[in-house]
This record gives sequence, structure tokens and C-alpha cells, in this order.
Amino acid sequence: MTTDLDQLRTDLLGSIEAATALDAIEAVRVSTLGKQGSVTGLLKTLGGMSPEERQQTGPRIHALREAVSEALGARKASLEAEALNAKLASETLDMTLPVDGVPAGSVHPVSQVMDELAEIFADLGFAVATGPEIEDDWHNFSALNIPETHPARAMHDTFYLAGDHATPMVLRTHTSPVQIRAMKAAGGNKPVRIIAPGRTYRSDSDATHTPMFHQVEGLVIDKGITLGHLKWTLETFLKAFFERDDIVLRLRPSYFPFTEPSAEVDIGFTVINGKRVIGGDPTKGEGGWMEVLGSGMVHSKVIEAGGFDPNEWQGFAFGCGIDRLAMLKYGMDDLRAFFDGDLRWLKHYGFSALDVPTLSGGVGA
Ligand code: 2NM
Repeated sequence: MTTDLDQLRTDLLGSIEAATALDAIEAVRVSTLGKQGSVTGLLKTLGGMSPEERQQTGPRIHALREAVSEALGARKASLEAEALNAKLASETLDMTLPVDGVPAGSVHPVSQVMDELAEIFADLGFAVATGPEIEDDWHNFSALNIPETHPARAMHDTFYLAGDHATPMVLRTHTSPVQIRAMKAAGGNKPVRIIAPGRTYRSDSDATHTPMFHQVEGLVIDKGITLGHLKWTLETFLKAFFERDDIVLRLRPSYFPFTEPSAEVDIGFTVINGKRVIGGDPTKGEGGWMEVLGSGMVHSKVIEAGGFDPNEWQGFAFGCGIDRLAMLKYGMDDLRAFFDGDLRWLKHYGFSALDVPTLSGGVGA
């Protein structure tokens, strides 16, 4: 028995050591430790032994089972490590290969321009304010000095929503209600410097008008604010936005119910190779002026509606279409394509989300 066990141990450990594949290891395991295995068979013989024999042989059989089990585990681990090393050696990764083109989305020009606006005005100390697109009549009209009978209400081609008669609800026709909310939030005792970009709605549809469009409006409320501050701010903004220092502005007297005085702002353009280019001397050649903004000193009634004392606080405001700004800067000619969701258009005019900001510089560096 002694020599039998020693011989079996030598044979089994030898065949485990000789196994060169994982399935060979598994075959040895089944033939030794499996239900019908040789070592399992030996363990079963313990029951039929005399106590003396069992005391002598039992520990040796158990030791054999331990040794076989350990050898199987060790050989298995070393075969697995060998296989992994072989795999790693054969599969080198060429880091210089170009990556497969991953289809990426693009940033819509409207989003791009909104980001540019936020960046430029942040440099000038303006925060970005937002508000609801479904507004009540007071914030969209009354607080902005547009009373019930005012023709501007008809002018705005408002979308009215079903609501109770006392507080008619509308899709905001401009982002001005956001300015009113920002003034109210300031509590009438500290300055306000915000821009309000966002969606606006008017019942209007042709090549230059869509029922939903984007506006940005700016508002400054402080003490001692003058038209000079307004003009400097708009000039600084437009130079940064169009990335040219030779931008000239012209303020023309106009009318808005929420500002007094009011001015329309024209920007000078020149014509190069038959194409209009923003900037340069508009009095030369085929150059001229195009309207880009509305603006003015905030009407005393609006200052009051916003919760400020108009005898102490003044302000200026301005507004323009973001879609139009994008068209002027990036050269699209049909506004409707902005909202068609045509992937070819988006690919052509869209921006990479990973691009560093496209503006050549900030403000006043
Ligand atoms: C414009 C033109 C002129 C404007 C006025 C206000 C407010 F709330 F302060 F009264 N917000 N935006 C404004 C003034 C907007 O857009 C053509």
C-alpha cells in the first residue's frame, strides 16, 4: 500500500506537470478527484478498513488528495498565465493608427452664437438670465408699457393660449419679460446687468420669419446710466462678436413702447467681390448700413414696473435676433433651414462640441 500510494502520487503529479492544455488538466481532475476518480475511490476504501489501518493510511490518502488538488490548481494558473502572455505578445496595439470615424453630432449655430454671446457679455459683467416661454399677459406686455389697447399687441402677432380670462397666457413674443423678472428679483435696490437669450414666438412665417425664433436682450439698471454707456456696450459687443475692430455703428431714432428715447442700431458693411462683409467704411463703394439691433433707455414706467424708483435708477436695454446674428456671421441665407433638422445642413454649418471657442479674443484684452 505504501509503495502503491507513493507510485500513484508520482504518476499523478507527473501527468499534471505534463499537461499542456487546460482541457488536459480538466481530464486529470475528473479522473482523480471526480466522482469516479482514482483518488476519490481510495477515499471510499477508508470505510472498509480496520481502525488501525485507517489511522495509518487515512492521512496519507487525504494528503494525496490535497497534493493532487494543489498541483491541479497551480498548473491551471500557470497555463492560464502562459496563454495570457502569448495573447499579449501576439496582439500589439498600434497607437499610431487613425481611429475609426465615430459619428459625432454638431453644435447648432444658434447654440454656438448663444455661447459666444454669453462669453462676450460675461467679460462685460453681464449674467445670463432665463425665464418661462409661456408668460402671463402682465410680464409680456403690461409691465413693458404695452397696455391692453396698444397697437404693439397686434404688431407682435401673439400666440394666445387657452387660460382663464383674468390672466391670459401667451407664448412670449420677446425675451423682455425675463428682464422684468430679473428687475423684480433684484428688489429695487441693487444694479442689474443681464442678457436674456432664448426662444420667442410670433405668428409669422416666410423666408425671413419663423413662428419660433431666438432673441437676445440685454439690460443694465444702475444709477447714472446714459446713452453713452449703451453705445459703448453695443460697439464693444459687436466688435467682439464679428471679430473685427473696424466696426462702425449708427444709432437712428425709433420707437419702442418700453424705451424712451429709442434707437435702432445699424452696422456698417462693405462689399468685397460682390459679397456683403460686416465692417469697414460703409460710405465707400457699394457699402452701406444694415439694421442689427433695437435699443433705448428703459422707460420710467418699465423701471417702476420692475420695482425700481425711476428718480434714482436709470437703465438701457437692447434686443436682437440670434438667428439673424448667426446668419450674418456664418453666411446662411435661409432662416427656415435653421429649424428643418436636415443633417446635411447641420453638418455643414454646425460646430464641433470639442472646439475651443471660435472667438478670436475676449473683450478689452
Ligand atoms: C428691444 C429693443 C429695445 C428691451 C427693453 C427691455 C426692458 F425689459 F428692459 F424693458 N428689455 N428689452 C428692448 C429695448 C428690446 O428689442 C428690439
